[in-house]
Amino acid sequence: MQAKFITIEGLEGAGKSNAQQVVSQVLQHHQIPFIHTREPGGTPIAEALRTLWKEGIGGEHTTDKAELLMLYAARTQLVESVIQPALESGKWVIGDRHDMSTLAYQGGGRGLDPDLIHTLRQAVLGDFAPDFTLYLDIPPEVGLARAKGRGALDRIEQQHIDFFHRTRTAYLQLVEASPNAVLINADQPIKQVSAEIQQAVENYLKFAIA
Ligand code: T5A
Repeated sequence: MQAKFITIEGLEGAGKSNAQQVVSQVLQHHQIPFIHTREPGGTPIAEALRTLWKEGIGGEHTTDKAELLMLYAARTQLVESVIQPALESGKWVIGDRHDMSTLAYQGGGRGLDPDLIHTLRQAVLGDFAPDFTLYLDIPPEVGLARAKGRGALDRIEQQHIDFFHRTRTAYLQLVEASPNAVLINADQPIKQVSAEIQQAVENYLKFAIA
């Protein structure tokens, strides 16, 4: 059986951490070896890029295009040095965010030129893509309130609410267009969300390991 790349996507506070645990439990139950990744980040260089992007230096922050380039630099580093080697060694990968985040946040939220994103993506990732994506859908107001409950919001989380509405709209369009993505209503009690994630992964496994 070929190892698979499963990704978890959604706005801040959607419950991606809980989803990671649920997916892990299902894979463990089926005795499937796996690793976790997060984006941006997941290798020392990619984590350094994440910090640089999130915090800036001396009050200087990345421009929108520089942000896009840094996200793809971090992603390429992670894919080439961690994700692909893991998949080749038979380990599945559970990714906390991947390329759909860039299409939603930088494409939808920031409104960057889709041709620029697609050209860059094709140049650095080629045909590499997740096998299965769980998109946790949540109204931005609900997700941000949850994120706020955890502590102060970071620079990205402090964007205007319209940014997150545009990002969510883009996510919904991407999921609608993707045969490999499943939408989970994350605006429900955590027990219900977990049960739906578990069912979605079990359904995927029936197909993937058949
Ligand atoms: N980004 C990332 C881009 O712009 N482009 C890209 O290409 C990529 C890869 C990442 C930031 O980078 C941006 C997107 C992000 O802004 P991050 O710090 O990794 O930054 O932020 P997030 O990935 O958004 O992580 P969060 O921790 O904010 O979101 P989660 O993981 O979805 O939230 P989680 O699971 O920690 O849950 C938040 C709180 O809600 C509770 C949890 O217990 C927790 O307290 N909760 C629930 N409460 C009630 N009901 C439920 N059903 C609940 N589910 C969870």
